[in-house]
Amino acid sequence: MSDSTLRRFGVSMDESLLAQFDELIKEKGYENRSEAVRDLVRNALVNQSWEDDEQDVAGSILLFYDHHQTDVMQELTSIQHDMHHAILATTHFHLDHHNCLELIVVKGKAKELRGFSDQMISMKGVKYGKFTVAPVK
Ligand code: NI
Repeated sequence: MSDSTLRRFGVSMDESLLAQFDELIKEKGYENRSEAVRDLVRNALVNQSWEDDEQDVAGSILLFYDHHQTDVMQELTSIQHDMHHAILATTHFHLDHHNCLELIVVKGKAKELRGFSDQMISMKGVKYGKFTVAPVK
């Protein structure tokens, strides 16, 4: 927590939403609602701040896919070679006979990286993908 003054504010929420929120707080291990709300706000601010296309960001792209799916490996490799200037590291895990998990660490302009990750995540054969960023000043 920063050394700035704490300010209180009231939040109205319907009961069922609040019950779900309390359940989440318990699962995640937050000490109280305030700490959970602060974290949610911080996340929202990070997500919002890198919506600026020209912002420099660093982050990771996680991809989960079946390498037997036609052309998926070849297309992923081809896209990554086009983006070699933005890729800091790549790690590939062979999870089982079919499935691969790939972690790509990237750094560059928000707009370019978003396009890059969208291209891979939306690819046929990619079952799950997630792009996580931290703003870099
Ligand atoms: Ni593999």
